[in-house]
Amino acid sequence: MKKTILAALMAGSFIASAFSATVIKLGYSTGSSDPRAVASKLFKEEVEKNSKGSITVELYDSSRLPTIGMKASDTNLIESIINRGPVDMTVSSAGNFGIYATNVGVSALPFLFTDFDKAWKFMDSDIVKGVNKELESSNIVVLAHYDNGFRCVTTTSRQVTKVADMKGLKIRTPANQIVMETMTALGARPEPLDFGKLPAALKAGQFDSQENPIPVIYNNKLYQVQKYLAITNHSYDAMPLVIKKDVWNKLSAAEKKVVQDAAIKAQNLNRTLVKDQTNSLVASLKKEGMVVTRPDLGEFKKATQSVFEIFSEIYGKDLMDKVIAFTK
Ligand code: EAX
Repeated sequence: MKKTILAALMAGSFIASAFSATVIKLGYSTGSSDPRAVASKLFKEEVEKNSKGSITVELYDSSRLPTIGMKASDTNLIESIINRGPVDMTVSSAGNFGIYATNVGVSALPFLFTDFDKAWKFMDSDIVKGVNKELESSNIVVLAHYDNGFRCVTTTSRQVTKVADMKGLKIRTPANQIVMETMTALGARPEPLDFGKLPAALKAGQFDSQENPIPVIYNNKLYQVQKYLAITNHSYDAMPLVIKKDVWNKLSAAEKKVVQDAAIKAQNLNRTLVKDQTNSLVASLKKEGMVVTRPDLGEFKKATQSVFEIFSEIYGKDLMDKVIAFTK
């Protein structure tokens, strides 16, 4: 009899713990084939396997976000973390966090980085760890840094081969101050719009242009609404993978280790995918009908030097000296 009661109690506690499992909702503004979505699937698998079911991760790409009252908007996603909204984790461009903690946008300075390996070394450095601490007052804990790639310009009907071709271009950007200032310095007219609304806006002619890394252009089928691609690489687009601080603090030490290890594993997969796709997908975009140009980046860098200088003033000499050391 005693054994039966004990077995029932054990079973009960297991069922109770299973029902009291922590559910973490991870949302992002792109479709399910984007490298951030593929990496987040690995994150989910790793967390659920290694937490032995005490944590469940639910993934919300652009098509699923509306089911929890969210838009495919990086601003909306980041605000959900800050204001304890429906998603508990998100991944978004570092520059999008700049309005909550100024220095977090430093990696997005125009033409700061020219290759992935130096950029990753910087993003994994104690300097970035220190800068990211500034986000904690906004309920944001950074677990890792996915990669979006190097941002390039696409247009509907104008070939961009030199800075003069950017003049007057009505270009959609994320709500990212550095990217917007960079486009203005190049002579374009930037306007922010949620990423989820971008394809329809381009199709309707609301914009002449947009700018995003090559993997985003391909995986979200922007080649269907953009004819020209100019490989400007004007901004390196690191993407902090973040979690609500109050959710993070509720995890046990063992759960924190599982989540942190899974975040790094997912980050490394994401980086490999983005680096490989940046090299391989130009040919695929040409196959889809895009006309690709490679402008003289020296001219573009010179035209955006003022942006680099204005933000360097804001970040301060100490931080900028440390950052520049990573670009050598
Ligand atoms: O990658 O809104 C944007 O352009 C961002 O790059 C978005 O996360 C898609």
